[in-house]
Amino acid sequence: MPFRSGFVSIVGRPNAGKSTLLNALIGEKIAIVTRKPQTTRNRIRGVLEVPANKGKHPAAQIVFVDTPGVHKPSNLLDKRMLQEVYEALDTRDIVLHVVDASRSLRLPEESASFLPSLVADEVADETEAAPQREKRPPSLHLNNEDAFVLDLIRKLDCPVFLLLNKIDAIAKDQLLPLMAQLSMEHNYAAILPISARKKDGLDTLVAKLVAHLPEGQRYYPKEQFTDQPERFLVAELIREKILQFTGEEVPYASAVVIERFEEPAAPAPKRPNAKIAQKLPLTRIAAAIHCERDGQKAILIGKGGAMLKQIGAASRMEIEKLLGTRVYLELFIKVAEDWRSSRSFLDSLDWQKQLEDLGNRQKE
Ligand SMILES: Nc1nc2c(ncn2[C@@H]2O[C@H](COP(=O)(O)OP(=O)(O)OP(=O)(O)O)[C@@H](O)[C@H]2O)c(=O)[nH]1
Ligand SMILES: [Mg+2]
Repeated sequence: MPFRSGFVSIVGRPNAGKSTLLNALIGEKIAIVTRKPQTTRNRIRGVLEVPANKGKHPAAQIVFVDTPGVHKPSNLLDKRMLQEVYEALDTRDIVLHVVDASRSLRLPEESASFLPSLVADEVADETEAAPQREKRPPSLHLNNEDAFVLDLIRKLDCPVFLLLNKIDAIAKDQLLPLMAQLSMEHNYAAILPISARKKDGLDTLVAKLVAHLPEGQRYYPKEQFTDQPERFLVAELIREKILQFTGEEVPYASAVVIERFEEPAAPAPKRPNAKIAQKLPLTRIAAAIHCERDGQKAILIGKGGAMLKQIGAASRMEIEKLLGTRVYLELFIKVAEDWRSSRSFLDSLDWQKQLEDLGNRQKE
C-alpha cells in the first residue's frame, strides 16, 4: 500500500490537554504543559512515523500541529495566538477538536462566536497573508470558547475528529451523554474518548488518522520529531517553570528570550533523556525573562532571589535532559512595559517569522 502523509492540527479551548496529547503521540516533550490555561503561545509541530500495520493500514508520516487554546483576545499577544490557530486550520488535512470531558460544557442553543467579527478582522489585519474572514454578527455568547471552536471547525471542508480527553478523570456513565450532546454539534468524522495523560486510546486514534490521510511523501526527514529550534525549546522550558511557580498575572506577563547559547566544543549525545554524567560537556545559556512591571520583576526574583533560583534550578534540570549536556544557566529579569501589545517585541519572539525573514533575505 502506498505511503501516506499529512498535517493534523490540534485545536480546542485552553487547558483541554492539546499539548499533553502532542507529547504523548510523539513520545517526547516538545510542548510545555501546565495546569494554567493559555500555556501554549505558538504552533508547535511534532512528527510521527507510523509503521505499516499488516492488512490494516500503510506506513505514514503524520505532522501534528499543536496550537494555543482558543480564548477571547485582550491584547496583541492573544490576537497573535488566535492567528496561530487560524493558520493551523488553513493548512491541514485533518483537524482534532480536543474537549476536556472532565469539565461541564455550556453549549449555547445555537451556533455562536464569542468574538465579534471585529476581532477576527483585527487579527486578519495583523498579517498581510491572513485569509479574508466573512463578517459575523456580534454574538450573545461572548465567553463561550467551546462554541467559538465549533464555529471555526464548522467552516472546514476536511475531516474533524472529536477527542473527548481526560476520561481517566470522569465516571464512565458521564461519557455517553457528553458524546451524544457533542455529536449533534458537528458532523465529526470520528468521536474518540482518550486520556492523553494515560496514553489511552491513542493507538486507535493514530490508526484512524492514517486511514483518513492522503497518499504522499514525508514532509520531514525520518528521524526529525519537531521543527522547533533547540533555543526555542529551552526558552519554553524556562517559561514552563515560571508558569508553575508563579501566580496571578506574572506567568502571562512573562516572556523568555535566549540571549546567549554556547554549545560545547565536543560533540554531545543529542537525544533527549540521555543520561547526564559529570564528565559531559557544558552548554552555557543566558536567558532574559521579560515582564511588564517592577512589581512582577520583584515577584520573579523573590525574597533574597529565592524564586529566580527555584526557576533556574528546575529549568536547568529539564534543559540538561533535552540537550544531553551539563548546562550553566544564567537568568536575569528585564522589564519591557506592555510588551504584550508591542508588535516589534512579539516579532522578536516569533522564531518561525524570523526563519522566514532570513530565508527571504537570502533569496534576494
Ligand atoms: N486527568 C487528566 N489530565 C490531563 C489529561 N491531559 C491533560 N491533562 C492536564 O490538563 C492540564 C492542561 O494540559 P495541557 O496539555 O497544557 O493543555 P492545553 O490544551 O495544551 O492548554 P493550553 O496550551 O493552555 O491551550 C495539565 O495539567 C495536564 O496535565 C488527561 O488525559 N487526564
Ligand atoms: Mg498547550
